[in-house]
Amino acid sequence: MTVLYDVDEAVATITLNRPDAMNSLTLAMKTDLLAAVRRAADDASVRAVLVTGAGRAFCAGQDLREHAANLEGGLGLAGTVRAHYNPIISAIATMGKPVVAAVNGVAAGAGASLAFACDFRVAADGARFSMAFTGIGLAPDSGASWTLQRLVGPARAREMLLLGDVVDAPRALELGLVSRVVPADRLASAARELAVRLAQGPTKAYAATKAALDYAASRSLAEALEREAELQEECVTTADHVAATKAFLGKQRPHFEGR
Ligand code: T3D
Repeated sequence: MTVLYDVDEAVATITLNRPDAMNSLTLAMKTDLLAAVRRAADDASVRAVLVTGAGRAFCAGQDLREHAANLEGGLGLAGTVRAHYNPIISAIATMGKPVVAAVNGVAAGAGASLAFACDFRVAADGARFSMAFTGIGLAPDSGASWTLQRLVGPARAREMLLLGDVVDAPRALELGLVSRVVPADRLASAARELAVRLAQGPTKAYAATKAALDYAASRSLAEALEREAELQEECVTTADHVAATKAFLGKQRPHFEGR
């Protein structure tokens, strides 16, 4: 299996599983990853998602051996950007539930883009990010031109994408590229702790928050205000909101059921 899928405590864990090839993405793996992401998005019992890599890498991006074979066979990109990368990134970014990347090692090219599309990145202290695209004469894909500048600002994103220099975990933390760096042996538990916390939260309010942020990113204040009003009208009707308001007034901790 090139991608493992497991659900526990309402957290779906998606593990990229080609450790011998640094979890670089073949056609089969991209197909499996897209299926796993869609499965997590569609399963109402899943309330948070964790994405990680098996072995020493998070993901080294496109498998360049397969890519070289495609070039030799005259296939070029073989349609993979539109057929695979774009839907994987869209499914993660628009999923109505939080997605945490546990970046266990190097994340390069589309592998870095994959981490950037998630809502949170928790990194091992040995993790690295490499915008490897220009290093092989390609431009960014898998949303990096959109996500990276929103994470680190346009000047830094430009520098990272044009130069392709490797950014280590401490620098990634300084840049705001990751929210936390932990010792490698603490990564799985730290990322899981965050995912479980999110899985116990107000899922519909999280979905509305993601929708509001995405909408506001490219709209005027007036448009963002109107969209917030619409989303708040949806949130106010949820059972979680009603129960949490009562819990607050009763000086109790809210218990969210995700509805
Ligand atoms: O169809 C399309 O191509 C369009 C889509 C493009 C999206 C993209 O993702 S483009 C970017 C593709 N990725 C890269 O260019 C990254 C290439 N890899 C690296 O720059 C480095 O390997 C890393 C920074 C990821 C890790 O460096 P390091 O020093 O820790 O490891 P290494 O020695 O370079 O690599 C270890 C092995 O993994 C090595 O194999 P070997 O010699 O032990 O048999 C290396 O060839 C292999 N490997 C690493 N990345 C890839 C890979 N094999 C295939 N594809 C890879 N992407």
